[in-house]
Amino acid sequence: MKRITQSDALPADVVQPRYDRSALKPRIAHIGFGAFHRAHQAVYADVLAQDHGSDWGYCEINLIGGERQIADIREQDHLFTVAEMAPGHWNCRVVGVVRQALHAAVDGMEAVLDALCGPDIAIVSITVTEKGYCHQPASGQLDREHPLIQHDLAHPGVPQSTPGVIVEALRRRRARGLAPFSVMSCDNMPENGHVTRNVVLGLARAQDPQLADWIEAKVSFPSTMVDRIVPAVTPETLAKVCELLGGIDDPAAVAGEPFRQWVIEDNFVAGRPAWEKAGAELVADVLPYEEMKLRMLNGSHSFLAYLGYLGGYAHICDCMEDADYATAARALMVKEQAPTLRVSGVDLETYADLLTERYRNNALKHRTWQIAMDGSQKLPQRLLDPIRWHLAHGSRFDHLALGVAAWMRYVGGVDEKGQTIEISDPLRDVIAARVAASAEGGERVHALLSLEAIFGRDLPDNEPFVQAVSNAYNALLSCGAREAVRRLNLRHA
Ligand code: NAI
Ligand code: CS2
Repeated sequence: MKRITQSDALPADVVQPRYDRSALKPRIAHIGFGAFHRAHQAVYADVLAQDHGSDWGYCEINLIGGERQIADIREQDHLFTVAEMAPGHWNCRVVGVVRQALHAAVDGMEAVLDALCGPDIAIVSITVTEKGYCHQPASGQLDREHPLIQHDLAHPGVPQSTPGVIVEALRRRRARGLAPFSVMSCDNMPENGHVTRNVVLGLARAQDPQLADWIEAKVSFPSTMVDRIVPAVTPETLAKVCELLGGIDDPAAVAGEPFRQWVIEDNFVAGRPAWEKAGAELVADVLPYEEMKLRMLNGSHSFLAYLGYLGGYAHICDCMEDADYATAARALMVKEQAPTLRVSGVDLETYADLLTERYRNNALKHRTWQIAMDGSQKLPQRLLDPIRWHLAHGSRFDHLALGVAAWMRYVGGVDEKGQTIEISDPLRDVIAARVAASAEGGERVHALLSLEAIFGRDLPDNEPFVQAVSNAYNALLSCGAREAVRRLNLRHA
């Protein structure tokens, strides 16, 4: 089948680059050419090039995984399609801002480091999932025992981890007298700029304290709040995009919801695109927005993902068709997450309504299994930090506790019908060992709570917390997820 190229005559309703693509410079190197980046940051850059004469182009880099995606866009003039899935109506945009694409395993690490040392590179942005930062989720600090970090400490010139690649690129830029770049995380972590700074500086300091001092003085790590629901691409998505492109194939296409939001800390050492012209908000302090999004959106997503999966719902939109799940998710947002937030000038009830509407979009087949992935990296910011707030304020957190208990039940590895659950998590082996060594019930809860990387040192010793999670876990064991959600609603009616 014919592949998408610059010269294709596409249907008139497909938005295509009208700008001179050859005038774009690779001024941003992006690590993590996954589904989300394509449907979010790349679209903002495309809007800027299309409507505002911007010359900010991208060099895309994958370090671990995603070989296929890099090969795919190389075969199609670095073009790819982003489809917006509104219920009953899809539209497509062909994004033209990518100038170069590299994969460390295919092109070699030298090629990646060369690209990061390009004179035009002003920003290195990142979407490598939470686990790509090699940090301890509970503390936000570099995990020195992480195998990739151990490798990079031994072989700094040929790094493998994302922090290692950034440190080595900065070392080379400094040695060559090149200006530093800003490092911008676009992953779903609280204070993602601080986490990135912690891991980069932590590694640099262990390698070369003078380099660490230089990075500390010269490099900025702006935090960002990013939002657009972009489910993993399926064959059905690609078939639909092919139809909308008039029979032209684009294996690098992605499809997401129409909504997009980006709040960026305005702190760049070598310039930045005028993202505000494409709808981004540039602010001095992103944390209140990040917390709002991570707790209300991602927190309720994880709640629905674990309870939904256990209850037999494959997608978020399926959960939302169950009135009990929809009620419980909204109560989690409004009664247990909203009070913990510091954001001002946002009506959180309206925000919760908007989230509910977005979750109901049944064109989005967002799998509960996908969101349930990597729970060890997600639980602290989504459910545990707000629980700490409630513990400090003496308020109730039954919904949050049920979410944590549902994660425990999920990582137990067997669903309510006795089927094996395929757990995908960087701590999977450690978790599986705790599960195998504990009897089902209270012993299992205690075994999992002792995972310090997730629960820290405080929570396992906190009696009200342990009690609430144990009660919720027992409810899941005795009556199943759907009934536990229904009873939760009855208790809070
Ligand atoms: P994806 O699976 O399509 O892409 C993941 C990317 O991360 C790939 O480019 C892969 O090469 C890279 N990666 C994975 N593990 C890595 C590691 N250990 N080291 C270096 N690179 C690694 O996932 P998607 O949808 O692009 O999401 C990525 C992240 O973006 C999420 O984890 C989240 O933090 C953020 N995000 C995603 C949203 C979504 O709805 N998909 C929305 C908002 C944020
Ligand atoms: C989801 C997020 O996979 C997950 O954990 O909660 O990727 C979510 O879709 C985005 O953060 C929405 O912006």
